[in-house]
Amino acid sequence: MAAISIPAEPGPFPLAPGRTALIVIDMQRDFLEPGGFGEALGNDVSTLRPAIAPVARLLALFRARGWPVIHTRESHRPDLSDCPPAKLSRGAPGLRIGDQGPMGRILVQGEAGNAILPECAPIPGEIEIDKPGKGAFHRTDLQAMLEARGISHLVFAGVTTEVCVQTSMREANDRGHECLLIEEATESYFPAFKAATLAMIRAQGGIVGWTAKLADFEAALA
Ligand code: C5J
Repeated sequence: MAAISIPAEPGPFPLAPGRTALIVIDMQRDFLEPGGFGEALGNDVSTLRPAIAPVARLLALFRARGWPVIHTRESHRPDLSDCPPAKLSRGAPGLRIGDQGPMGRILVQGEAGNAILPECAPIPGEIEIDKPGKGAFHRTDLQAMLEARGISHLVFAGVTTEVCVQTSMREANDRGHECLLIEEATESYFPAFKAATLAMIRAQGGIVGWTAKLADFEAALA
């Protein structure tokens, strides 16, 4: 099928139907709701909530076309054997990874707080990746899953823009994938960091990839 030209920066993004997946990064209660990891680090978690509706719109678009969807969760095994000491001890959070919080143990697989928000939750048939790092490729099967499905183009959404979204996008870019980040479908606890991340992704001719407005993406697919 012919590529679809998506208005984007620094230039049109050539979306390849049949070879494109949506990847939604870490839309978890641990980052978006009070009592989770994000709040334990001192952040105002309400700053991430504007991304919820745009992510839901992207999910609806991909599902309507039967295009692949991937969800990630930042999470650790209950024994924390996949959490390096450098990550566990970093900073001075109110609650550390593995501690008991109001939504269960912080950033631990299977706990209520580790779940993806209901508005963005995976449906049967969609790929779910539990990742112990900030990047979606670090110690996961993601690259093998993409290769098995012939996916070369990734549309990114999720939180937080400058941490797990940008890290995953850089990892994908280095692996040869064409990457597009939808601006309204990502948020940061720090608006200036979101703006800087969007700018650095599309700088230098798209050194990490492309960015596009959700309305432009939807119109191009209509
Ligand atoms: C962070 C993430 N910010 N999902 N994780 O620690 O961006």
